[in-house]
Amino acid sequence: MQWGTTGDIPVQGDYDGDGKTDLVVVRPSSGVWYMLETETNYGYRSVTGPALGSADWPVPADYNKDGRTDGSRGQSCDVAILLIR
Ligand SMILES: [Ca+2]
Ligand SMILES: [Ca+2]
Repeated sequence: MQWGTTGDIPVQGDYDGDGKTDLVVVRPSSGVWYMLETETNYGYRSVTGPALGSADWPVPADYNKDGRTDGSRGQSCDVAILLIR
């Protein structure tokens, strides 16, 4: 399954913490993360973080070890720490 548009970066991970990989893409120009989460049977959600510059790349990981991939739950600060500079 694939979604998003040209230029979107796939950033798959388990954002809702249910053990299944969620479908997530980030649109660098707007900083919006488009998320389809398994916990809600691929319910749609979007989270707006900081826009990504040309040198930025999202690296999804569980940074705070709570079992959920960060960049989720509307925590824009979590999105921010995903950016590599
Ligand atoms: Ca999940
Ligand atoms: Ca986490």
